[in-house]
Amino acid sequence: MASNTGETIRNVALGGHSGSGKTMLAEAMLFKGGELSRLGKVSDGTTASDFDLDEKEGRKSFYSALLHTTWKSRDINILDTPGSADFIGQVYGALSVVELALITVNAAAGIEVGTRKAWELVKQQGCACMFVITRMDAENARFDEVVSALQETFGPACTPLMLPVGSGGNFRGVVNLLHPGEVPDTMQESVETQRGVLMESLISGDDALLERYLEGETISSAELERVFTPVLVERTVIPILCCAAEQMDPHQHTRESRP
Ligand SMILES: Nc1nc2c(ncn2[C@@H]2O[C@H](COP(=O)(O)OP(=O)(O)OP(=O)(O)O)[C@@H](O)[C@H]2O)c(=O)[nH]1
Ligand SMILES: [Mg+2]
Repeated sequence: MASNTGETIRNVALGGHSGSGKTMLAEAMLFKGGELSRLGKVSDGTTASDFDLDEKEGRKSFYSALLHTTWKSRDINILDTPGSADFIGQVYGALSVVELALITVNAAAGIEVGTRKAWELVKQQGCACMFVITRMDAENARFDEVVSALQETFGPACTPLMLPVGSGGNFRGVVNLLHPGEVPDTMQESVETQRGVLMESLISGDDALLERYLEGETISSAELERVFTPVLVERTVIPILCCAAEQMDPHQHTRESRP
């Protein structure tokens, strides 16, 4: 662990419908953080989170698992909760001790009963929230439709923070709208539009920044990051992320390469 002072600790719970990819996402986070040298799979019973024999055999989580990784000098505690309604008590427990909930939504199935339940509990417990659209590599993944459904169901505060590059068998990764980096030619326009939407949502509560933005001034990524945490805590912006945790690049882990 990099440090044990409270300031560096971030507590995150994964919630959402059973089978929406929480455990696999947790596995990818541990792998990316350098805690694991190899990416396990739920279907093989080899993930760090589903360590109980019943979970390995059942190919699903029965208990909340507490996991840990480090990222950019932060100690990240991850609580991977079970999605089955039978174990809902464990989700209550997890959400009552974290600052942030990541609600996973299957890119092919969209919003399910467990998605709504997780959202209700997030509101009850008052923690910050992000949606993660998972399984973007599945043939019938439909990012845009799921984003629209999230906005219709949970409100316009739901805003993409990432856009997928490709989908299904052509999924190649994501563009982070806060730090777009290299953008494929075919996505220049959509990235620009969605970055504008995200910026307006982020700065709408900061009059000075909003005024500068509307006057055409460039708002730096550092300034956007400064307003990111407060809007997240107030849930005036609910960022939408996406991933294909099973398709993690095996060369992307290692502690040495971590910032
Ligand atoms: N194609 C694909 N399949 C995935 C991905 N992530 C998870 N899956 C599959 O989806 C199934 C469910 O994944 P889990 O991570 O166990 O889902 P969960 O949300 O933890 O499910 P519960 O523990 O029952 O709540 C498994 O068979 C995974 O292999 C992904 O990125 N791509
Ligand atoms: Mg699980």
